[in-house]
Amino acid sequence: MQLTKEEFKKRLERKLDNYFEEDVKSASNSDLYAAVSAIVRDGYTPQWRRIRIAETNQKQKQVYYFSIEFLPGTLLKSNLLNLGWLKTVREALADLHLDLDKIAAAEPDMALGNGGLGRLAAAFMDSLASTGYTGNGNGIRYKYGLFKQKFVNGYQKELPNDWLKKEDHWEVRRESKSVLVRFGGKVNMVDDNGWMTPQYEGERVVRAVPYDVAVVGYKDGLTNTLRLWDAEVPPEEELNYPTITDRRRVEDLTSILYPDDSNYEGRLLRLKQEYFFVSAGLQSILNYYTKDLDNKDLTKLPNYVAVHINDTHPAMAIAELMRLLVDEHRVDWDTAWNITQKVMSYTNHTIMAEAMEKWDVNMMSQLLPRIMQIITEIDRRFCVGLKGHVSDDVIERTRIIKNGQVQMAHLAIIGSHSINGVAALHTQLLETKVLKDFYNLYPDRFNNKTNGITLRRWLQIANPELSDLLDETIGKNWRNDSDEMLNFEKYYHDTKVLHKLSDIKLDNKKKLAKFIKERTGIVVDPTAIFDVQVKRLHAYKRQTLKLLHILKLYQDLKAGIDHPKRVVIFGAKAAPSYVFAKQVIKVINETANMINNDPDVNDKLKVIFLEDYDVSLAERIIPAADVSEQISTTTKEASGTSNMKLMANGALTVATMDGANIEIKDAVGEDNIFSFGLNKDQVYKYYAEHSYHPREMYENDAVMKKAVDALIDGTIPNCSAEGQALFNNFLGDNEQFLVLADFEAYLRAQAKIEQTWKQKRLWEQMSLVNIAHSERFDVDKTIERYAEDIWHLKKLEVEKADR
Ligand code: GPW
Repeated sequence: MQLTKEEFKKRLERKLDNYFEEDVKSASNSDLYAAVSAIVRDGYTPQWRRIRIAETNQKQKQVYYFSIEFLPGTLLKSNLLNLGWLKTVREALADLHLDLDKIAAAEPDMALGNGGLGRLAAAFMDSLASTGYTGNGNGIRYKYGLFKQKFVNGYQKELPNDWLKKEDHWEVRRESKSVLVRFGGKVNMVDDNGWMTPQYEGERVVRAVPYDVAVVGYKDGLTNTLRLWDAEVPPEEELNYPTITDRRRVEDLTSILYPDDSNYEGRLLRLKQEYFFVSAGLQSILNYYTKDLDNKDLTKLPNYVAVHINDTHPAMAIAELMRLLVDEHRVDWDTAWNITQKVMSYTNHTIMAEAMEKWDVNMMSQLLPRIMQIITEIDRRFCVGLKGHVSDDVIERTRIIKNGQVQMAHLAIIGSHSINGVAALHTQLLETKVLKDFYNLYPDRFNNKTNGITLRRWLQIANPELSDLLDETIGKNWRNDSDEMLNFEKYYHDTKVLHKLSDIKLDNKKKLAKFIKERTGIVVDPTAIFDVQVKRLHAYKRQTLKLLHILKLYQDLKAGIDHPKRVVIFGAKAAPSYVFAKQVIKVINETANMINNDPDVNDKLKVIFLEDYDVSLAERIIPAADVSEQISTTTKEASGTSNMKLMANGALTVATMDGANIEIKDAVGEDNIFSFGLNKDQVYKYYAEHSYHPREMYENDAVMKKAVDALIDGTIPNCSAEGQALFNNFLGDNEQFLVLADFEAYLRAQAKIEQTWKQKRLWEQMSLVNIAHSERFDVDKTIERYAEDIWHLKKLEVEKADR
């Protein structure tokens, strides 16, 4: 259904009147948000229902994306865009002297994720719907999303993110789809007519209630479902939960998202969360298969169902599906195993040891006795199967249970038919280093799927001006077919287009400058280089290297050495328990304070650390960036995705040859990126030979020494302890992130950036090339590869434009 402005205005009046007894003049932004989102819901609900019916009728294979995090951000504008209503609604509101952006700002971010991994899951949901595949998300409805970050005296403080305080307008509680999940107790296997069946004793039963969120595909796409589970006391079990404490323990299950990114903490509640959403999700899949599809033959399950495990957090799905098949549906072990392997596929998102999940066998036995038995049996059969075929060493290195711990990555690999990394280099490192033994055992299971981003959000929503310029030059069809963005390169010598490009950037920078002024009181010059590093705070991502560069620039300016004006912008949350990351935040904040208030610097250099980086803040910062900082220690960043978003918005990348940065360089050519630093072989050489001795570098490089000494010589006020901690870290023998080893090369890359900045036209040309080639990272392309190579999906046939 095409919505007209007049029709929209009518609906808006009606909703405001019904809901709040208000009219457009008196309504608050939050009322208006509720009313507009209700109109949007009415817009997709009929199709959402029709799609579900079509799915059941056509019995097409569906993928279920299991992820402990989903990070969609706000949904109003993206749902409007995908319905094809964004422009109409924006204009209709403007007619009424209302501003869509202000109304949309009343929506809290759905921040049920930490960073890249959760954002990727949300992007995949949008893309599956947009490309026409039936894909369902399966996750947890956390009551509190990722914490809100505040700075107090330069220190990070965490506040709860009570996003459900205001009612969520997108979710639908589906009580009838509830299932029961069991924890603890004892399990005895008893013979039931020749079938060994578990009998449970003293276990706790929790009810999993799904909340479904519609995932509205772009234009002619589908409307799919993101199913998020909440935990409740089952009505029939009330007597078993007599005290408030008992009840609270159930609610606690889905209360908070663990705020750790790429870091593993073996906490009991986290293990409960993992099993909870995995079990609930698989039960609802089997209910759908056996009841709605009325299919009794479980050996055909892989023809209808693919389950994807997003990193190891949902890896228990392998054991849980075995349990459901063997215990509940009485499928024999070998058949069940065959089904499970065909259904399951797994993505690995890191090679870093500290992020690898390993659960204590005792903890798992107590919480999930039957699951532990099943994992033990999977492990036993794995070892028996290999005995005599490969060396005992290989078996020891690859088995699931070792030293009293369950290695979740091993379970994920052994139980899946596909294992993928998230960028070419990352997959190569999995195959040749981290998972080498497994690669030798199962070479055919390994494949690469480089990450992608929702260009729709990062261009059409976050940067409408740039989107309009693309329309004016290459025509509008890039919005449906991102390949066409490559045509933008034809304007490489078009002075008018290059000027427009720089006008748009300047405009976005002015908007961000205004926002920075409102938030921090600091005035920044929009004509300066906007140098952006936005991502989680992590030692391997090396915000510290940026800090050293800032200190070097500061020392130059103090000494009268000139540089082009620069505004360095950080956005980064640190895990609350990550001491080093928090020290880095403190030192950056104190450095910023010092520089921003130093009259000698004037406004040549500003350092802005914006609080509470989230998807909404990203939408403001990224379109305004000139430089994209992608400076992780080579081999450590599996892919990165902010690199792709910044590139799409015309920022030039300064990058180590890590993760997807390599593929960005391949796409734009080496003249259109500032690459620097150690390559992977040099990094591994240092590790293998233990030959990294940063103190020598520091003693022999006066410039480096001066910058590093600023951390401890009293230059930066109010952070001597934290400065000393950073100093000690950088100079530690065999410091694993090799910060000082890349310092000099990084300075050279930054000098080149300054040189290029002075050549306005060249800068705009490079920017244009980056925008054009960002089509390579369109998430729809990534999803097509998953659908074809891993999930074997076909597109659902539905009436087009039937909304
Ligand atoms: F450790 N990533 C993340 F691998 O955001 F599980 N959180 C995580 O917990 C992990 C990875 C995990 C990120 C990677 O660090 C980043 O390089 C990648 O682009 C992103 O996942 C999406 O694949």
